[in-house]
Amino acid sequence: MDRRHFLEKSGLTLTGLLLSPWALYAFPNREGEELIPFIDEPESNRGLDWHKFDTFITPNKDFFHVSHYGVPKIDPTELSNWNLEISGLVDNPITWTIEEIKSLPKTEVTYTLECSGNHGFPTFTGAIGNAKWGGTPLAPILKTAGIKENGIEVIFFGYDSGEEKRRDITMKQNFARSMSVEEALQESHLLCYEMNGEPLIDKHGAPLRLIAPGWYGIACVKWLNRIEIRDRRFMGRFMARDYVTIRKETRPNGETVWMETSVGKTQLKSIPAKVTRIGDEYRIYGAAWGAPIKTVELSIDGGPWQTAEIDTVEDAEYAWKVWHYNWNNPSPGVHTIVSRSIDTKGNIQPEGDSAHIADKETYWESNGQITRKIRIE
Ligand SMILES: Nc1nc2c(c(=O)[nH]1)N[C@H]1C(S)=C(S)[C@@H](COP(=O)(O)O)O[C@H]1N2
Ligand SMILES: [Mo]
Repeated sequence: MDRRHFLEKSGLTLTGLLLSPWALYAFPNREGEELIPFIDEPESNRGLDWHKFDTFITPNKDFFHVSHYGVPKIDPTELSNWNLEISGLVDNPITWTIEEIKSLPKTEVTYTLECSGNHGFPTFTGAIGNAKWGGTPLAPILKTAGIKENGIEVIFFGYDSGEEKRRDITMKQNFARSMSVEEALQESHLLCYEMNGEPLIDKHGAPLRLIAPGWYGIACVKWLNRIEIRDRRFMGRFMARDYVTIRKETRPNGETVWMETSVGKTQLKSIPAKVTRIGDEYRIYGAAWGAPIKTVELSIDGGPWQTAEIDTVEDAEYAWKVWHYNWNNPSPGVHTIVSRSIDTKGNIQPEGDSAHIADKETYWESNGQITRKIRIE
């Protein structure tokens, strides 16, 4: 079959191939390779299916979503009259309309958004995706508002709300997360209204959300309609109760203490995503993210660490790296494959059964090494 016939048969036209962003962002798959599924693969209950991992950018239709109070029903008039209020300890409290925000300079950031609960449960494995997020930078907007000297905390509120109980108090609360002023001024933060070149859709926070590159998904407040600057630390549910990691730690003097910390920036992580073969030439594909990645290594059947090849599709600071490793002539039988990423500072992704992971009593920030099992016939 010549190329033109192949394209026609596969339903792709040449222009379609050239223009399709997914084709552009496909990483070096080998033509005609066959997938050999992992035998311990947990059912990914939603979002990314690692066995189908073959593009650097996650198509919008495969992107997971998490909404703690459900996806809010926002009526069309409210949507088209969307406002973002910036208030509290600022010199110029301002309300921006969505049109005004869209008329500001637009930038895009490629950022891998991972829910901090991803891999915290055996079946919760697809809560991650990589997208090009489009919007306007947050920092100039905060600077225009002028944060007063006594302002220390920037709180991002969503439109969605639910009932919360503390002690004997029952109250309605909107979803909210906060950052320090310095953290909120991070230059890559976006007020985002586009995802992979398409308008943001409801479940991902339309019409406006925060995109906080380098942070876990929880920081990316959806249906964003209010930013408030205060002189106290914010202690809402998603800062101080849920999304709090509880871990037993050993101090230098040998004493054991319990530590409670709020989930914030991402942690170094990697995964062997899938194995394919052409004849006896097997290949392991995977991803690494959470910190600037220097190398990815893998160990087969507990053997020495081997260096994987990183396939740079786009050198984006906040995006995952895709990698592969050629595994030639593996012997028949069951094998284990584990990967670990190493960041540019030399930090190594923790072992799955290391104290750092094993002494963590909550499921957030589960960034331990992931072992996969496979049977070679
Ligand atoms: N308003 C609001 N924003 C939210 C949430 C939410 O429940 N409400 N969930 C957060 C969590 S826990 C994650 S992991 C990400 C998921 O983003 P996505 O649904 O677009 O994938 O959104 C975050 N932003
Ligand atoms: Mo999350």
